[in-house]
Amino acid sequence: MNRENSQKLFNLASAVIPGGVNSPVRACRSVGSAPLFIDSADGCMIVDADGNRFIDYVGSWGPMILGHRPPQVLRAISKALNRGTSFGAPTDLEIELAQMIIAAVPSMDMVRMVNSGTEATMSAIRLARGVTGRDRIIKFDGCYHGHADSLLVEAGSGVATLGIPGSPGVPESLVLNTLSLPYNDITCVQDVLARQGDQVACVIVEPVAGNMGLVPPVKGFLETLRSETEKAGALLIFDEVMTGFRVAYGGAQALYGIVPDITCLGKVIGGGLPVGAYGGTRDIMSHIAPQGPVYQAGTLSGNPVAMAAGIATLTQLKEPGFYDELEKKARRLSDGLRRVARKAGIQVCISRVGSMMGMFFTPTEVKNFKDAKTSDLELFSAYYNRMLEKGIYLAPSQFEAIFISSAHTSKHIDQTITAAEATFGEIAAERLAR
Ligand code: HOZ
Repeated sequence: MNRENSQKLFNLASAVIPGGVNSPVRACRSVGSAPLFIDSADGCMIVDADGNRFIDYVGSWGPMILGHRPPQVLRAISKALNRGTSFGAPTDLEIELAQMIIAAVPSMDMVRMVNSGTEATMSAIRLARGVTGRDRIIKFDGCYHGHADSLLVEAGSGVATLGIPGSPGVPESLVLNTLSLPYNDITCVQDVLARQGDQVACVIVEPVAGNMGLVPPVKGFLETLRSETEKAGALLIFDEVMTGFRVAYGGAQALYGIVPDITCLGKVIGGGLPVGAYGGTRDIMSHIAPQGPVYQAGTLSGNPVAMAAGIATLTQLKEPGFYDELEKKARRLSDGLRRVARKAGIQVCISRVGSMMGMFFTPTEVKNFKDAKTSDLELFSAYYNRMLEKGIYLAPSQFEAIFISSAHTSKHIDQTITAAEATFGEIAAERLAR
């Protein structure tokens, strides 16, 4: 595969952008290659700077649930552009998207728009601390809630991919108030909240973990978080930046029937433009400035173009049968991959919730970050690179999720399974030859 133009662009980028990328997860370091520079994308296909075409399972790390360039979203963006790109003043579009979100997520009476998932979680933590008057927060190993200081502890996503335990530049004094516990460990969280619950402002969790690969919650985990935080007077924050409007229209909280105090959103609600949001009950949200004293602000927050893209996207997702169709496609992919891996004798643990999927190269059932780290990373890297050669674009890390969009057809999925079958076959043959 010719990657000359990508390589040239990467060299140029590396001179002016740290590591040549504007977010570390894009760097492809853990799979031993250089990133592909993207020229364009359409539907579920993405095209690099050398004209190579791939079936895309990154979907911009989650937002592109409708695939790339859905006509309805493009039209809405274009209409908004014609009114102006940013005013730093409220518009009708912010109300419309807020109303749509609130209608879909009943735990939210009010919502504040921000510009990214990181901003949403960072602001939600501040809000929880402001509301409770407590400092301590609990998160879970391998969950990633963006790159705010107090959340970069035992984090997933790029932090896990690059093997960074924390980050220099984050004051020790700040993370002293962050406790990271094993995901899905019900007893542990019960113990900790029983002992220190009165000091805890909030528990923040990805209700379906998507930043250490894909790890669904075990039965009782989310229920325990809900009941124990309530007992302790701490707030429960669902980071649904990935899962919101993705695993169901109402997010993971609708799927599992749990009502958090605060919800963080991003990705899908921006339809591919930079958006985040956080919200909760009227009572909790009334602590946010200017209604209350907890300060949070943003020049581009509620940006009209982004709002328009979000409204158009959610409108499509509301179509009857949308999630059932997506579920069918995703199931076809997970079943197919399981089948061809088994056939080749490659041990994988495949997990899936709706259109989010993970495939770990380990025989272990993956329930937490420790299990996820039993994956054979060399094998993942071989799989990633060979799939890329066959025209399948996956996230370049074992610790990221696979996203399926409504633009993927059965044909694309079957093509992917065929590519995986060939790849597993090659890997198995090489193992035998060793
Ligand atoms: N939250 C994204 C997936 N783990 C990563 C986006 C990024 O860090 O660039």
